[in-house]
Amino acid sequence: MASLPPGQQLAAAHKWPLVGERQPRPSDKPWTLTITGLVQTPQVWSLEALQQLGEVEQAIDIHCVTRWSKLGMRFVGVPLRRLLTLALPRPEAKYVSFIARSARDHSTSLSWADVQQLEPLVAWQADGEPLAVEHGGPLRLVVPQRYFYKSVKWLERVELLATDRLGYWEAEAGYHNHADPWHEERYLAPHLTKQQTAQLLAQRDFRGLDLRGIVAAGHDLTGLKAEQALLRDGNFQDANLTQANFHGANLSNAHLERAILREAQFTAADCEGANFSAADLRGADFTGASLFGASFCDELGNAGAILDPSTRLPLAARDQLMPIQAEYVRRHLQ
Ligand SMILES: Nc1nc2c(c(=O)[nH]1)N[C@H]1C(S)=C(S)[C@@H](COP(=O)(O)O)O[C@H]1N2
Ligand SMILES: [Mo]
Repeated sequence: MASLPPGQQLAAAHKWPLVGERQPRPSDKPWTLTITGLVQTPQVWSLEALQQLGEVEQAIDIHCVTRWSKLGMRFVGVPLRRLLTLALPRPEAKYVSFIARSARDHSTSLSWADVQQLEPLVAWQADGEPLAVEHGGPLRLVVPQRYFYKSVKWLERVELLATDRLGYWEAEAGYHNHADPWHEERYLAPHLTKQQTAQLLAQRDFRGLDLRGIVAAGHDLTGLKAEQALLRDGNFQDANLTQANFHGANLSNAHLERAILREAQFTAADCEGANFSAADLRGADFTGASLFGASFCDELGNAGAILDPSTRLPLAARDQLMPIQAEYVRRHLQ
């Protein structure tokens, strides 16, 4: 399937996972979209005015950084470039910042080159329905060919800049600023030195620490304490993690292939995009864990994790799995 970037899996047709903020900042003011910054004629549109600029329908593939994709979603809206043209950008404008009406003024940015090439859409409809509030309604940006964190929900302001202003995920969480799924531009390189890593592995106490991208492959980490640790993109392949406690930890996109995870706790942990292929999960507990995009076997249903009736994978967690994964888990848990 050439249309699926490396490391991505298809979400079930009728499912659209919810990621990030859940709702816009409450406000009595009617929705407007403003274009400001390095433009000759700043613009403010109401939703009605936007809809009268001539709507287009665009089929766009969604690729979330936590490894789920939805291909060919039909979005209706107005091309961003049409709005920018009306605002008359100044030649110094080299970046575009997109700001949400949300509690944290969530934002992201694109380079001018990407804005020109990628045909971003300012959308109000998806697959024939008005955009649901939790998915960014009434108005969101949808950027084709970039991980979905470049597609801001509740878009309120577009600002043209001479120098880049990193967005929320890019600045706060080390997400890659270019975000090209075909090159797996997911996260920036980890920041731990070899000495720091060696010390942490000897102590077996990761509680509450930011250890993004930690390389712990093959280590004996029996009884590891890792409650609330940030272990995103960490490598635990082949490690012995018997009775490890990952309660509330962030293990998104972590590599746990072939790890021994007997009686490990993943309660309330974020395991989105994590790979548990061929891991031993007897007695492991996933109660309250988030498992969107997580893997328990490969794309063909092979190299499966060891699951048995002592593995606690509640229905709510299983329901988030991509179809091949859900099928593998269903077959092996009964
Ligand atoms: N305002 C706002 N927009 C946002 C986010 C967010 O937290 N706040 N998260 C981003 C991320 S990481 C993703 S994957 C998508 C998720 O969109 P969805 O919830 O409609 O699937 O929104 C993006 N846009
Ligand atoms: Mo995301």
